[in-house]
Amino acid sequence: MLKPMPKEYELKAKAVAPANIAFIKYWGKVDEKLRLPANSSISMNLSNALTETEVFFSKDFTCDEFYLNNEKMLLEESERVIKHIDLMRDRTSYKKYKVKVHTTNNFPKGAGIASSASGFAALTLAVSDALKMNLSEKELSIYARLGSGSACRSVPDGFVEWKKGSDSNSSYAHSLYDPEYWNLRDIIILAGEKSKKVSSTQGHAIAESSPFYLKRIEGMERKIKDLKIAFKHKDFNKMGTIIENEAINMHAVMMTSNPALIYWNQHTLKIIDFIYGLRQKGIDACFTIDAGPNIHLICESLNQKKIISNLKKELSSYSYIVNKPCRGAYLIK
Ligand code: 2P0
Repeated sequence: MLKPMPKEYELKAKAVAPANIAFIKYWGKVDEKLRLPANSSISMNLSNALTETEVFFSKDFTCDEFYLNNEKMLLEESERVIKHIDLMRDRTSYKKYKVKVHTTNNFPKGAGIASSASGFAALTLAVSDALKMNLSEKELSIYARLGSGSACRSVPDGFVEWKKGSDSNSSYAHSLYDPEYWNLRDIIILAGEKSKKVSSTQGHAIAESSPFYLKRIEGMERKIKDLKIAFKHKDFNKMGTIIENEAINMHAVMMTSNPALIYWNQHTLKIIDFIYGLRQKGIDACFTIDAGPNIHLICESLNQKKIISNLKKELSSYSYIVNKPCRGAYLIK
């Protein structure tokens, strides 16, 4: 006869979610607590930047515990994760159940890939499934947003739009296109990031202090419309012009905030120069930049080989990670 399952494993679930790279960025909030963004944003899920999270709930556990890459996190390091679980757990009949969370990232810490998007998307899905919350994709995206804004874009598949909305219930992400729609690649060229000195959450909070912030927000709807047209026609050069301009625009706001937030380092411009060089050789490539110094080189799959061969010749000391568009958060049964 089969043994009954140990009590502590009665409520468990495992989920995977990708990080995402924003083509139109989220920088600045209208509501810090609810993480309501000042503008809508558009992103692509990254196939090679994944977080896997398993949660176990039990009445018999005496405290909540969070393990990251098999290492037990201290109370203060777990706070944001546990707070997020509380938000969900409090809305179920399992309020008294404590949790053990095990999270692993398939990308190294310090690779400059933000883990909060993939992390909070995977956590939200795992918790909702373990606690039998039966949430729709929209509700999952809203909960993920409350954990970390960009995480709401890691819930739907492929190419994703986060509509800023006007309140918590209307601010969530949806899929614009499946991952197969456009064979784009994001080659992340690592500019040697260590841990970030200023977190994105702190950065958002000072965005408004830049004299260019309002001007940036004013132009957003137009930029989003234009990017959607470029996507509709798979017009790579138009897309590239828009997303490069957008990344530089966001970093201009960061650099002119008070205090100034300079995420670039001496490698960032060198890698941009490499991409300009590719274009001079007739190879289509463009870039975007996250809240860090790394360059995300965007190209179509047909140019990937040529670009990597140039990269190995001209920037041989830099590591890189190749990503395809991929599905959003999913459960592993
Ligand atoms: C983005 N970033 O759209 C932009 C571009 C970084 C630069 O969203 O405070 O970690 O957790 O809501 O989501 C990073 O900000 O900030 C981010 P919180 P989050 O991807």
